Amino acid sequence: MTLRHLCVVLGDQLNFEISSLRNFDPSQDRVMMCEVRSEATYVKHHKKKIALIFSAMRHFAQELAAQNFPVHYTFYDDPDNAGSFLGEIKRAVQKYKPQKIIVTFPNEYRVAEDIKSWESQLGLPVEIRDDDRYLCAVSEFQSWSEGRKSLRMEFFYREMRKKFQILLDKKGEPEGGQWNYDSENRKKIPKNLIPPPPTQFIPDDITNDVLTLVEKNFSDHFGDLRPFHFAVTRTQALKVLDEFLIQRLPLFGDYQDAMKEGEAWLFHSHISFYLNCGLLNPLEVIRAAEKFYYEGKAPLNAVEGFIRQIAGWREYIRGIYWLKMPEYKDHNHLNATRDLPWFYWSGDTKMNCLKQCVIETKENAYAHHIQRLMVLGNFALLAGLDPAQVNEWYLIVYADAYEWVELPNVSGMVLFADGGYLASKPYAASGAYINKMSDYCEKCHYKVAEKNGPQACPFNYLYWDFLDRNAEKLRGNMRLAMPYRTLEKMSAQKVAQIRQDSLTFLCSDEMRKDSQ
Ligand code: FAD
Ligand code: DLZ
Ligand code: SF4
Repeated sequence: MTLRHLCVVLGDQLNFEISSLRNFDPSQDRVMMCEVRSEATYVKHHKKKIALIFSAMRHFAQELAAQNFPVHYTFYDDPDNAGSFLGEIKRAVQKYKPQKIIVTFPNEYRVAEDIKSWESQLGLPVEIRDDDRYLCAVSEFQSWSEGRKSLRMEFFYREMRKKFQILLDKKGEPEGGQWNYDSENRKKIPKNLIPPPPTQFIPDDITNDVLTLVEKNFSDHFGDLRPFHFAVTRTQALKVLDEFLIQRLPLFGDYQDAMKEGEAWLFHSHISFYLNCGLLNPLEVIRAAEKFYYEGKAPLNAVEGFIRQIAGWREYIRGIYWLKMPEYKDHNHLNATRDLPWFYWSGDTKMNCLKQCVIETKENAYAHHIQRLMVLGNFALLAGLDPAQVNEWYLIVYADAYEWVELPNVSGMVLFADGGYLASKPYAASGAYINKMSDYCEKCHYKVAEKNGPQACPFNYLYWDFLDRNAEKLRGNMRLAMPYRTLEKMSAQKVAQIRQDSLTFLCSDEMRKDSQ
């Protein structure tokens, strides 16, 4: 059997509009998809993430076949499964003898390097097409960044707004006169406000088969597999988006930074899983939210805040990843070397904020942005945890985690490991911030109002210890001038107490590296 093109579709390219499927001719071409061990185990992904990807892949393959796209699909437990992309393509090449392989540029450096070797390994032409699902091409971001010493998301975001005419008035000015309404988006959740439940789906036969497979093959991976309620098709993902727009978008802005015990989903959209694996396209999401503003169904602070996350942060993060890889992975500007404590896996800590965020992460393979940044990330920054271990943790635990989006968020935004290329200052904060934005402190063993001593909130002394420890590298940062002035005014005795409390805590049982 001889084919014209073998069109490879990866597990995060699940969309009919993906470039590898353009000009597809069912009479001469074939789609190829494979569930492979190398992708499922390059880190020990959360069980829910593997289930999501495999089930979404199987559903997409079924939809392709129904639309007259013949598909060669390898199931994980196929006895002949070679276990890697290249191994599976070799098998397919032997079977179909295609004239050419076509693939869309992958989202991870690791896979891009692999794909670049296919041509020589297979002895066949391999056409790597651009991934044009994004608002900003990799080359366009590179041109934008040229000549700039440090990059700032806000300026990039304005470029994207102008390029796609997003939330602009007839004169090309930002709606409402401002580009950014972040200052209005910092409210705590009132006690009597109950967030709507997340959109959930009952697993069908395909998903149930995948759940059984994940249970059997990945029982030693982190996280709870069941209950499993993610969307696994584009139709379902569109339903998640629709319900977000109606039920949560109007309050998204107000409570974007808020956290509440027992409420994992709040007013966020929960679409990162689907954007990242291809079931949703960023521009369609942006246009849908924009329409809600123009129809008077959601206020500007909410719609602008939401759109900024996608047209701004998401694209900016991707641009930095491709601009700075592979060196970006090795950055450790603050020379942080402490091991990741065991409680990041178990939730076994007396710090209630961390406990709640880890437990929700384990249950849902999800935590919202402020939990990732200002609780889990803030602690990693203050305690000086090793960037390689922290990055691996974030890549494992979230169902939306892919290196292109995880790494710059962790090394750049959270750990300041890139020395300030992505963010202008470290997002370091004491317990007061967590107390302001959540109700976690109410049930905590530690006292957020106490600054030192065994009952004091560890974030309080660790915050000053972090600034003290890293003074040589951070003292000159204009945005940290105020806290450094405060630190310098502290008495020698107070500083000694901060150092001692930090040392005691960092050497305590809470910080142990393993489960014993
Ligand atoms: P919403 O709050 O509803 O936001 C809407 C969308 O905006 C998200 O779906 C996402 O696509 C995008 N977005 C928002 N913030 C960011 C951001 N900082 N970077 C990129 N996109 C953003 N997001 C991932 O998709 N994968 C990751 O692996 C990931 N790791 C993160 C690690 C850390 C330490 C931090 C601080 C953030 C990380 N984020 C990651 C960004 C963000 O936390 C998630 O995108 C968001 O929580 C997903 O939930 P949501 O869909 O409900 O988002
Ligand atoms: C995340 C993931 C997993 C768990 N498994 C597969 C798989 O078996 N087959 C596949 O094609 N893709 C998988 N993926 C997504 C890939 O890791 C992703 O496509 C690459 O990292 C490129 O971004
Ligand atoms: Fe977290 Fe400190 Fe509040 Fe406890 S007191 S929940 S450790 S911020």
